[in-house]
Amino acid sequence: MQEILHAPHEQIEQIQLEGIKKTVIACYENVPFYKKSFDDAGFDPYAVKALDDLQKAPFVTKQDLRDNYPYGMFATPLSEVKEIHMSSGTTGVATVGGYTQHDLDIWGECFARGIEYANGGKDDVVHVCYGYGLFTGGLGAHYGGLYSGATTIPMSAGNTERQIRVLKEMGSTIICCTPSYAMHIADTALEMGIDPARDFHLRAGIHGAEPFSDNFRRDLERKLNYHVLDVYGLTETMGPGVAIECWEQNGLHLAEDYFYAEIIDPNTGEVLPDGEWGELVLTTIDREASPVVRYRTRDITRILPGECACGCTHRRIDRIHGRTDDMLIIRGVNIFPSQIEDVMKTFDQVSSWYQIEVDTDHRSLDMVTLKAEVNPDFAFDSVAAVERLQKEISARLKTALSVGVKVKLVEPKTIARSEGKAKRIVDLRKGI
Ligand code: ADP
Ligand code: K
Ligand code: ZN
Repeated sequence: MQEILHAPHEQIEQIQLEGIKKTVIACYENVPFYKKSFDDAGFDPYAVKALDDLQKAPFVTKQDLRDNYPYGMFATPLSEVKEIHMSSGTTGVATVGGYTQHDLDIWGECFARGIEYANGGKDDVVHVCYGYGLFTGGLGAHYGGLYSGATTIPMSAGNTERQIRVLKEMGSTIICCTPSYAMHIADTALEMGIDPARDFHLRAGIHGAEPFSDNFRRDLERKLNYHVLDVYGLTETMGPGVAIECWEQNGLHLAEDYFYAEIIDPNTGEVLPDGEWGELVLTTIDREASPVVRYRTRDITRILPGECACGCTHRRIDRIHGRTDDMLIIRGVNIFPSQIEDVMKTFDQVSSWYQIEVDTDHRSLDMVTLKAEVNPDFAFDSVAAVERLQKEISARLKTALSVGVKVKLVEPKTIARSEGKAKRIVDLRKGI
């Protein structure tokens, strides 16, 4: 694994070019959707000679995948398919991914890179508490654990007290779950009189499937006394492991020998240069059952220019800024939850648990309420102090977002915890 992670970038580009050629032809010849969309766009899959030629291919969207539910996008016969996953449907109808044995092997290898970045291997105990099932989190991390030779514990999500006992007693060294579930585990342990910083043996957490702020990460690292590595992925291209942070925590290394990444302007579709923020577009270059060519992820990030201090040559994406479909349009202004988080983290008195509620007032105007939990040491009994703080946060949000946000501070542990992805936005507006 070290060899491919440190290969000269020209060598990786050669792998990418060969992989793209193979993939566009396989899609054209085996998937009627691609045959039609390539023909309509005048894209000749047999004429790809350089990486840039891929820019002539049309995009594929989540809607296209939905329209071809369940098996329409498969490029291999079902007899070759070993496993199926579906997206959790956070934003609508599920999409399906199929995996041949080869696809499953690659998945394990990609996730195992996270374990490698944590300097892990066969001596580690990998505790997987992403949900097992159609969601890609559980089995993706599981295959990563197996690939790396680690002792893998298939906990799945839920039964938090049991998770805590196992973490403590089995001496797990690496934990894989959503960041919000990791926080829930840490807080529950503290309530049970167990100090996870001392009583657990964790060295690293491989956390992803949802965005989390730097502040949230620092909180986790303090409570669990370990190093948090961000893992990115999506069902439509594989699952977790498309890109993973190394120990430097300075961007997520793409698995560039399996995925070709572009950043586009989401409005014009134009490919943007490295360093510029835009929508991530992915092409699988060694996927058999469910290849995608220029899949629009709707996730906002950028390619980080320059090399990483860790020596891995695979390019890095920045941490996901949000997804285009999480973007709230409030009275015509575009807002990402991460912008609200940026403001919240400047206040020591509030924790990183929050929920954004959007509704309409009696004049049908959008109204945003930010519900945020105060930290346990904040004296919640002084009404005047609570009101003062609410006003202060609200004023700061107004400056940062140009939109009025009503702030409602609530007591610790009053916002529902999740075992999977946290629900940050509650949109009560009619027709949305
Ligand atoms: P769904 O789209 O139904 O949530 P998935 O489980 O496939 O289905 O989720 C993939 C999405 O989760 C990504 O497109 C991205 O928006 C989000 N995601 C995954 N990993 C991360 C991460 N590390 N940081 C931020 N968002 C992430
Ligand atoms: K089969
Ligand atoms: Zn690195």
